[in-house]
Amino acid sequence: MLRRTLNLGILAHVDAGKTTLTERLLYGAGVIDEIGSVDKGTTQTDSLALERERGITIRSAVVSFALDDVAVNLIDTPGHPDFIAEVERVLSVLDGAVLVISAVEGVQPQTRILMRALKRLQIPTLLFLNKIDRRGADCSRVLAEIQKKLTPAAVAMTAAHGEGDRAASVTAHTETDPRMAEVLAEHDELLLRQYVDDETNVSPRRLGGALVAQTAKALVYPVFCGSALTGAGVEMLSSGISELLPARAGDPDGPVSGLVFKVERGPTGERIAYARIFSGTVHTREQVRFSRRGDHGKLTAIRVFRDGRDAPQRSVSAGEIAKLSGLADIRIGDSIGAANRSMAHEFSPPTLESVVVPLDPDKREQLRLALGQLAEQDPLINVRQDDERHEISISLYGEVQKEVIQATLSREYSLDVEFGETTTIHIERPIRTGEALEILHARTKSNVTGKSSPTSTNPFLATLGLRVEPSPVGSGIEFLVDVDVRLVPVYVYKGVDAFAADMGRYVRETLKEGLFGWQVTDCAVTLTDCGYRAPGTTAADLRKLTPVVLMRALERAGTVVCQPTVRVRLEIPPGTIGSVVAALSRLGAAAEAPSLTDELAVIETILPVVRVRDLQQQLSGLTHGEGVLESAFESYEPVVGEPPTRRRTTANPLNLDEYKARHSGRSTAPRPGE
Ligand SMILES: Nc1nc2c(ncn2[C@@H]2O[C@H](COP(=O)(O)OP(=O)(O)OP(=O)(O)O)[C@@H](O)[C@H]2O)c(=O)[nH]1
Ligand SMILES: [Mg+2]
Repeated sequence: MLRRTLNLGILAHVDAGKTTLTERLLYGAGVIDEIGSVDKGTTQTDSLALERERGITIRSAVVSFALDDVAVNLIDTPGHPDFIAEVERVLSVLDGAVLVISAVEGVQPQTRILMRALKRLQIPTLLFLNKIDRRGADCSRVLAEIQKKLTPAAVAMTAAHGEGDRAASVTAHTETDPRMAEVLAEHDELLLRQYVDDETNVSPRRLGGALVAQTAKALVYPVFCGSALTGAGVEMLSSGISELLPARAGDPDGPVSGLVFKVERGPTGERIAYARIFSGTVHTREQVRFSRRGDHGKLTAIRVFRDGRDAPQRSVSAGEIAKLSGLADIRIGDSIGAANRSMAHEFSPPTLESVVVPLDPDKREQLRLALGQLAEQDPLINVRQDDERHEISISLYGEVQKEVIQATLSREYSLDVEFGETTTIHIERPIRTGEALEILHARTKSNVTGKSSPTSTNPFLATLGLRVEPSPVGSGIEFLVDVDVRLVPVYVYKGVDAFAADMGRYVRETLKEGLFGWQVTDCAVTLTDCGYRAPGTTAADLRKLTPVVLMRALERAGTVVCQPTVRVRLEIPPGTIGSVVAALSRLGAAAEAPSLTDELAVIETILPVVRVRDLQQQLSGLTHGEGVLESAFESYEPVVGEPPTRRRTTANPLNLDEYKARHSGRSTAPRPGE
């Protein structure tokens, strides 16, 4: 009898062995009779043709199996930094995670980023040191590195023997590790007192209890080791998963609340949403509410994951993950039910952008539709259309993602495309607080001359005041309403909440192109004034006036253009340290002190994204082809000197004539929520 469901993510730097470990776990649970291989393209979770050909994971995939009395929904995620958005989307639905770290390579750039997110979200996590069968594996070294770079609260659960050989084996720590008691005592005062009184008097059971409790709170990180390839240590990891990771079951009779983390299209083109249900139960043929927009739809089918495949089921309850059909317009990040659950935003959005051109110029519209469909699965590609130049561009994390999109367009849509030059996406942050106000002029004619007031700058039938102010780095955009309810045209919107939601959308839409044409972020926008005249004022007046007022406020605030930087990790032969450090300093980067392992030096530094390609090109010559460069997003930093600009794709609201010309005619008023 399965007692509970555990939604478990497998996360790691690229190639650490997530998919291979997933196969091992499925095999151990008796779901598959034969272990598939990433290199032969025969695994369960790398099921896309492109994944099998390339031997890397591109999309997250769910498989399930039973461990003792726990039903595990395992989500195998991609490790390549170009697909980090896939990882981000699953973070919000996990009960626990296994972070895989190669016992040879140790902590890699993506490992740090993932661990940072797991810690911030307090997701209970086990660490698995993989590949102990490979030459150069050294679990003690890697554990020390983890304690230094990731968390001091990492405690070894198992020990490896005969590392570096296929026969490498794993045993449980027989004696109680003194570090274990020390780490656990930090968050357990009673334990600390017992330990200080008499170290030998703390029973293994007492420690075991504290370990379970603290793993659940993400205060301690149990570390296992083994080999996904040979299977060594995997059984102990499995026990750790079922015994140490808690499931957040939720109340099946409570109000319905869920979150969509993946969308795909079924055989007839219908959208299928993967959702985690946190509370309540939904049934087929039931009307369910989804999204912030308040959309409703009838569930036509529910499929849940069982023993390696998905199977139809009449209902799905709190704690489970299911595939939902019938909700036509459902999107990634939508909540199911009344509660507005939202997705964690832990990683940086794409830093590159490229124009996509169909080889056949007549297929531009087809390309736009195809990219629109790809954006359903991956909203961050953020399709931008420049109508004036007839160009379509998309945001990208890197070259591998670009190749994957190109291949997908060719195979699934018979569209052959080329990419233009890849450019770096910058952002803008407000410098200080700025405010602007536009008063409804009511088209009054002057009593004296009988002519319309020439000083009127407000062509729309509404009053709006907005304030924009800087907020902490990484906080995104916040929208607040600070006006009396009576000033809100509630007759246009169905209530104040709907008004605030729509205004928030207009604001976010406007901030996509700031003073220099880049996305504006890390700011709070407050609605300070509002006015209307019933029944003339429509939603269109507010929608069109928002950019005018907001951009003026932004102009007063001023913005600083920031460029993305990455943390670069270089593995080089020790003899080349001098020349590599010199090259780094020519690129304006200060290298941290190199760390030396056996035949290898590791240097880390932080570099603007635009400099990475230069470094990559020089590295080969400097290290006789032996240097390896890895990078991961670090932060956005102000550009020194002339800030780069990006061409706007929409009319500039600061140029009122141009803006009015584009938005002339108030008759095409859209309905609220548009
Ligand atoms: N020697 C050895 N090789 C392993 C082990 N685990 C995985 N590999 C190999 O490492 C490579 C990458 O393995 P994957 O399982 O695809 O790694 P991944 O983490 O899923 O990779 P991405 O999903 O692309 O990030 C493959 O060639 C595997 O055969 C292991 O325990 N020992
Ligand atoms: Mg994989």
